[in-house]
Amino acid sequence: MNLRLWSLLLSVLCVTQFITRTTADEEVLENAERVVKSTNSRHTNNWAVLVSTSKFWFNYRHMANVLSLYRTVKRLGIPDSQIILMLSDDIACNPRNAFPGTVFNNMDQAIDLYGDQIEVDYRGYEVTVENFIRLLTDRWDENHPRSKRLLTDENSNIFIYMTGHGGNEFLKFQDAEEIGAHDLADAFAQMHEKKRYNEIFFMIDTCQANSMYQHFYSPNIVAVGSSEVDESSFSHHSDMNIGVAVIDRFTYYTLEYLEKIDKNSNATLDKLFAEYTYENVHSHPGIRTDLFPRNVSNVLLTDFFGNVQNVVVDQNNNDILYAANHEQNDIRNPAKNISANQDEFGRVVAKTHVSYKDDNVKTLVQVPLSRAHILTIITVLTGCGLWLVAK
Ligand SMILES: *[C@@H]1O[C@H](CO)[C@@H](O)[C@H](O)[C@H]1NC(C)=O
Ligand SMILES: *[C@@H]1O[C@H](CO)[C@@H](O)[C@H](O)[C@H]1NC(C)=O
Ligand SMILES: CC(=O)N[C@H]1CO[C@H](CO)[C@@H](O)[C@@H]1O
Repeated sequence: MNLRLWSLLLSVLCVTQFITRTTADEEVLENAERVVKSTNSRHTNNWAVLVSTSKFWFNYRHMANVLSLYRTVKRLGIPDSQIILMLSDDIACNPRNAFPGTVFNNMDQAIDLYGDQIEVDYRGYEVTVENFIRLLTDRWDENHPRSKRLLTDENSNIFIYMTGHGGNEFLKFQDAEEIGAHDLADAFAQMHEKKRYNEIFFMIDTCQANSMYQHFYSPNIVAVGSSEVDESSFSHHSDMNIGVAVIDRFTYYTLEYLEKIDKNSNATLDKLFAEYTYENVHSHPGIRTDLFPRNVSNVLLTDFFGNVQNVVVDQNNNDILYAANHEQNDIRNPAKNISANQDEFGRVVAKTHVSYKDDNVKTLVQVPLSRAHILTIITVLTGCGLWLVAK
């Protein structure tokens, strides 16, 4: 009888302890989430969609624009598996190319942008409005290869870059068709509905580029364009040997700035935007931030151009708890220190809450929880055993 009472007591005690523990863990996480939300991006992965839409040799610079950005996002850490590259023409193999198999963006021809290390996902006639919209909204039939899909989720930050020939509220694809500003806005709305992104950084270099983002209505999008309505976008310089313009001004100054940063940079979006002066670009670049809740002065460029590294939580527990307990960190002074902690933290929190499918990553809550589960089961079994023995 006595033994029976003891076993019952033991089980109750254990279950209570399990419940308290879970609540405590949740409290820490909630706290953490608040910190992260108020300052840093919650994203856990980065993607880039880079699109050149024009054809023909004299549009060499559009290909060079997009290949330059391809090189940059790779350098800053986005893997090829998370870059969708759409190249509307193959200028590297154009018979008029005096340097077959190469693409340069600079007249000193220092860097061959084409090289061996390039993975084109859509080329030539595959670069269509339909494919681009399908890519964004992920509407494919089941046979479509995974490598050609934008496999993003609600924790993805996406950098989308487009270049080609455009006009007021349209961008031409292949000289054959065009995508309208409303089509693009609706595609982003579908993406938001389907939880396909956390934040989008949209950049477009074309004539009258700013008209392309003016109809966006979905949240968490920051957009920049190279020129206003009724304004052309200008090329930067030509290469006498190649015989055509090799890069556009807007993209040139974007790259010039991005070349200065590395994976650990603390540079923010507003610093890049400061390069977009009339003196540099010779047109009026536009910046749209009203859909974007974070202040661009606090948004790291690496939130879009870098890549979140996988986090092994066990080693970072101290930092994580530090961030959770110091909510009023000064966000205007995002010394690597604090912002790094919170960044790390954001990933952990997001992973804990969302990406249970990612089994390789230990999460803050999984470890203690599973331990608690095992403990509970063992104790209950012991209790039952004792009960039976007592009987
Ligand atoms: C964004 O942050 C900067 C620097 O902290 C500040 O000067 C600016 O007023 C802020 N802008 C808005 C809209 O809050
Ligand atoms: C890191 O943050 C702590 C707490 O705010 C501060 O005392 C320390 O000086 C910081 N270290 C650096 C290198 O900024
Ligand atoms: C605010 C801040 O920490 N700024 C630093 C960003 O990085 C540069 C160079 O890496 C430093 O010089 C700044 O002090």
